[in-house]
Amino acid sequence: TITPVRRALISVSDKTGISDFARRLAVAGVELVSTGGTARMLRESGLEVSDVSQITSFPEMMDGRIKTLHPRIHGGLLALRDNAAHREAMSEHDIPEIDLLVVNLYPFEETVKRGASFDDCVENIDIGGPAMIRAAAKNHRFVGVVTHPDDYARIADEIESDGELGLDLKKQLAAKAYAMTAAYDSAIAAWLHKDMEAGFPAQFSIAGRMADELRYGENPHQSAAFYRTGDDRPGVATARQIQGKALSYNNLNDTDAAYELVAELDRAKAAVAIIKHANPCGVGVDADLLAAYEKALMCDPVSAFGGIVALNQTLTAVTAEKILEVFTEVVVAPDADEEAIGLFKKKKNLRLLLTGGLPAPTDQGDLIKPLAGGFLVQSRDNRCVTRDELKVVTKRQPSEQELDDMLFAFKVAKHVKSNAIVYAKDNATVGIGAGQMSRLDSSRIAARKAVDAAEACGQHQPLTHGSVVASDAFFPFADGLLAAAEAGATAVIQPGGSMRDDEVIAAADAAELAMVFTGVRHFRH
Ligand code: 93A
Repeated sequence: TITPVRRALISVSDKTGISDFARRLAVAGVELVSTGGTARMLRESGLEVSDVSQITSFPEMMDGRIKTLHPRIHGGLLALRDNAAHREAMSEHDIPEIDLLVVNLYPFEETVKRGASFDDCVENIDIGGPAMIRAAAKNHRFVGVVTHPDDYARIADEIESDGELGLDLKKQLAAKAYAMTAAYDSAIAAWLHKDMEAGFPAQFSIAGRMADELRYGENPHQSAAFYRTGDDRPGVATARQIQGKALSYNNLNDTDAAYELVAELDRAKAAVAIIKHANPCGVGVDADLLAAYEKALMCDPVSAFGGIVALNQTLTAVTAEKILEVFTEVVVAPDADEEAIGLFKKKKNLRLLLTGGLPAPTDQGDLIKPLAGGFLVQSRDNRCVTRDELKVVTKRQPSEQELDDMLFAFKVAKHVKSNAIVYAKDNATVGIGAGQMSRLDSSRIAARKAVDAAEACGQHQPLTHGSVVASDAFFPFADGLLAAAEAGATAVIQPGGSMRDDEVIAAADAAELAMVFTGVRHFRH
């Protein structure tokens, strides 16, 4: 919809650039209406302006708290120009059309920043401005809403060129306006919370949702809260807690990592992941749930102590019994049968979360990571490599079993902090190297863990013997790959794409390894 801009309401606290902008509008034939301070300034610059109070037939009152809050103003912003009843209401009540709204708000945040008194800050909460902005933005089909001085020039250009604003531009302006009023209200909410010394960082309040306050953050001297976005993906945010102590910050973080991992594994079978410090210390897949748990546990039984266990199937009594043998912080599953729930009652601190389902690994979503003075946003890593994407690069072709294990290991590696190296055999991890600054160190740690695990279960051969190995990113040199061969791996899955791929492939051929490239990298930092 294109509507000619005939009348503009201008009400600004930050008066930067407003006289020049208003002059350009006036020259283009736009009638100007303003609130007290703005009108005064425009008149001083020699422009003809009418007062809002002339339209409302009310004076500005209550120290300016009531200036534009009137049906003659809001009617002019909200009326649908192509609706006969709306037009009739306008003429009956003497409501003039407002086609362009130029507003910026009382400087609330600046007032807080300069250390003003509580009452001063309250007085700087703008009510009429956001009300008009939101009204104009709702009616963006007919009304342009300008909330940032940076937009003055291009809006004036548009109006000078053809006397009107296009629908796309008005939509863009409306989106910008709502983002601004949302941020403005968030700042007020955060300030009030802080004033009451609420222990958690309220400034992150998402879409107006309040947070669950947590006892503390990663450490006892840090405050923390859990905010839900309203996204209904099955997981920690939507789970029912059946029993156990309140979830801590670290529990929530680890449980999320655990559940996202099992959700990615073969759904035709049972999958179990045991997580510590957001990294898996064992993952197993099997036709049977108990066997899957035992596989996961065997990888690193020492680290599993105090871990988080995630299952992709209904928790059964036999598995519950086995889990109870190891001190576990949280168990998360889509569901649990009555008997299993009954057994867990023996350990009343153990937290049991039931989600009702598994999230789709391919779901889209945003991940936020805070850093000093801002935050980074990226879409979730929802890339799931499939078998037909694998490219064999060695002389030796991998066997079916190797292919199966490689895909499994690569999925697990996606959920391990970089640099990630994962050894797997028979759909179970047998050695995981996480979070090292060099890939070679991760390889060595993973191999070492496999030796430890073998010793723990009385075997002489490390569990990496005859395994496959996955790397979350390419091997930059042959050394990491050779370390894997030495540990007894027979096949390698990695993204490929290193400058030295040829060297790495030659080393794999020399060691008679089979190697596949995925073409996909899964950094997790
Ligand atoms: O106190 S208010 O919330 N009540 C109102 O009705 C109202 N209308 C506009 N503040 C109101 N405004 C704000 O006044 C605008 O958002 C703008 O920031 C400011 C401009 O006032 P003046 O033109 O008097 O400098």
